[in-house]
Amino acid sequence: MKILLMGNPNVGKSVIFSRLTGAHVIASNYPGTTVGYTHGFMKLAEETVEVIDVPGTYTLEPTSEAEEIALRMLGSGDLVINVVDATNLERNLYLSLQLLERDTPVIIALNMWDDTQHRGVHVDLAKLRQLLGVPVIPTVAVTGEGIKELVDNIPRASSPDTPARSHDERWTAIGGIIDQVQHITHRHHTWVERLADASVKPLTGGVIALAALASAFLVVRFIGESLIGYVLDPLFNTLWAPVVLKLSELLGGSGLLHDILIGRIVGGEVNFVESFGLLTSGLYVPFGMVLPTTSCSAVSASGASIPRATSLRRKPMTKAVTASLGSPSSPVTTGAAKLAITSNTPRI
Ligand SMILES: Nc1nc2c(ncn2[C@@H]2O[C@H](COP(=O)(O)OP(=O)(O)O)[C@@H](O)[C@H]2O)c(=O)[nH]1
Ligand SMILES: [Mg+2]
Repeated sequence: MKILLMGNPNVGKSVIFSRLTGAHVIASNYPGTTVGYTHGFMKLAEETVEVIDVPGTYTLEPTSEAEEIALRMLGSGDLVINVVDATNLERNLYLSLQLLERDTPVIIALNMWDDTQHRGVHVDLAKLRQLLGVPVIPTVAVTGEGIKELVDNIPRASSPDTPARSHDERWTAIGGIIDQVQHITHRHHTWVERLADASVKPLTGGVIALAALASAFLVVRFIGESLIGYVLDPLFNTLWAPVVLKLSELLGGSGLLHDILIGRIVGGEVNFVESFGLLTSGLYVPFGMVLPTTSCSAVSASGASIPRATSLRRKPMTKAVTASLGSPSSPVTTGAAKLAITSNTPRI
């Protein structure tokens, strides 16, 4: 079985492709052309099926070599996952209607679903499903949301009886669909959304990552130093030091055992850093100096920083895929793109 990922350029096909196929993908040129494409495999029920990341296309009436190849690939596919940019429904539906006019079963991944919320675009999913006659699954390729539902619904892909239309008829039909399913409210991004968006862009994301690291460092230092200054040092100096001095006295102030347990006592005072005895420096350095700072950093690392760092790592990778695979006019797959794809494990 051959599944084709088809849609306009820059709608998230390659990111969905990486999520479906994971590590083992092959980048090649379409025979006899310079048009590159990527294909890989995924498990569907017990079957291993081939998935093809078809070059982006706006129409099945080809206007470029890449679109020509996309059309040819469509002829050899068993099922189409039509990736649609939910924030640009009107433009994207042209290809969807053309795909529905053909015989190959279609399922729609309504991608960029996160952006519709940011932009105040409301899509009536039930109505859209009813009007198109195929499953429509909202997805956010970059986070993996909806990908499992998409895979679960692949067997429900269908090829409804859609009449062949002319160019104008298609646009009229799209106008009718948009009127019924899409509702736009003017809405500004909240600052949390702006921050979230900025944190996954390579440039601003890097700055935010540095700021997060710097503040984590300062917080760790502040908590660690306060713990040492206000809790541990007083504890050692007022409670433990007299015990050590008493013990030193009992051991006669010198000798091998004294050196091992207490170390050096200079001027009748315990110097927890420099005494070098098991009960002085041996306790103070690990518990009074190292433990407070390492436990603070461990707590801060296991907290907020890790999930965000993961998404920071994800973005440049998908960018690399886009850079070399995204445009139908320059689809030569570079090593970077292969690396980017192969480094991505499927998260369904
Ligand atoms: N916000 C958001 N961005 C996405 C989503 N899916 C893909 N992108 C971004 O959209 C751009 C194009 O994705 P890509 O997979 O290369 O598109 P393709 O040309 O259709 O293969 C990349 O920068 C992706 O990170 C999504 O669901 N939400
Ligand atoms: Mg692509």
